[in-house]
Amino acid sequence: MSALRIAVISGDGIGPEVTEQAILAAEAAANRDNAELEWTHFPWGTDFYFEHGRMAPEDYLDLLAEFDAILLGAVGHPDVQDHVTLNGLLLPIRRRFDQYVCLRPSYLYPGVQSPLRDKEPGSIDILVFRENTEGEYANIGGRLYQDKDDDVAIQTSVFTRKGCERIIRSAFEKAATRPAQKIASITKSNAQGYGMVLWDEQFDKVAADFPNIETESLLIDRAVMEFVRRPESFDVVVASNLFGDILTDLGAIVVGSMGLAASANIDPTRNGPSMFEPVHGSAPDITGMGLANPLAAILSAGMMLEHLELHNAAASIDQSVKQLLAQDGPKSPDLGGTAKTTEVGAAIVEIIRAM
Ligand code: GGG
Repeated sequence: MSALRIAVISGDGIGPEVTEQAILAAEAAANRDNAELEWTHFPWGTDFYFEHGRMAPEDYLDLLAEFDAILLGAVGHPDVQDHVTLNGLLLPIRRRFDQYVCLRPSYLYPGVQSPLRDKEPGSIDILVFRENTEGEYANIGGRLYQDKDDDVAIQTSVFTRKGCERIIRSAFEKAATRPAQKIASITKSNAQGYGMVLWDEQFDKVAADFPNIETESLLIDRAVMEFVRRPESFDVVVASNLFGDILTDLGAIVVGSMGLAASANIDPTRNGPSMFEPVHGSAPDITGMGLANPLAAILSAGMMLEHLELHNAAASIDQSVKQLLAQDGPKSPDLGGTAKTTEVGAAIVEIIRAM
């Protein structure tokens, strides 16, 4: 088998620290499928921005097109507005490669304490399908009379029939493979009478093709309450770009830490590379201190291996994280431990090698 080519954008802040551990874990895991991974590092992010006035070179999307997958760390810097870092690097990748499915699991691992009372390990197992190429992230709008008293900003959401239908259908297809056979749609069609009504219509239309799947539709304001009140009752959840982003931060905290929240930006057609990244950002407050939890990045690398059809490798990452957390292995401070980023990463590699 020829080497699988991975583009690495470790990015800003804690991005390089956690990505380094994710690569070590993925290397150890790939041995289980006798696969070779070839890593190409791109120094893009805010350092590049300070030097060149942009987050990445003009042809960066063309450069990425050649790869089998993209592994991303984090983007963001306190001295650069966040819309510059996101729109200058991350969001164009999702759109150019039509990574319209953003998969974000929230699972309560054995050995991890939920901030919610009396939650059993495994009792919370939510898989959010976040629409990833349009919606509230479409970045269409403009400013008029900027910095004057009459300053006006217009920001438009884009909901297309095709965009809603395909993310909702992907979520239903996944729900049909899971034991719970349940799906929840997140909406706000009471206040947003165009885009979100189209979303609801597509949800009902796709639901008719899956008569055995139990459905519910919740307004986002109700969904945030229910994620806290009854997180166990959710299985697959499908949401728009913004609602999916917000809800998965809540999901991450409900299952113990942002440091465990992995994600995959997937083009199911496989026409271009998909991208894998921890949900967390660059965390400038702890950058360089060795305090970052690398498990979200490691689990994201596991999702990448699964997408690359290295099933044994992916399973070994998943299993190693479960084992480390359950057996009181080294834990980073966000999980109540004192272990450094590198110690957690090394423990994962050791578990994988011992399998
Ligand atoms: N781990 C990638 C990262 O830095 N994400 C920061 C972020 O704010 N992402 C927004 C989004 O995923 O919509």
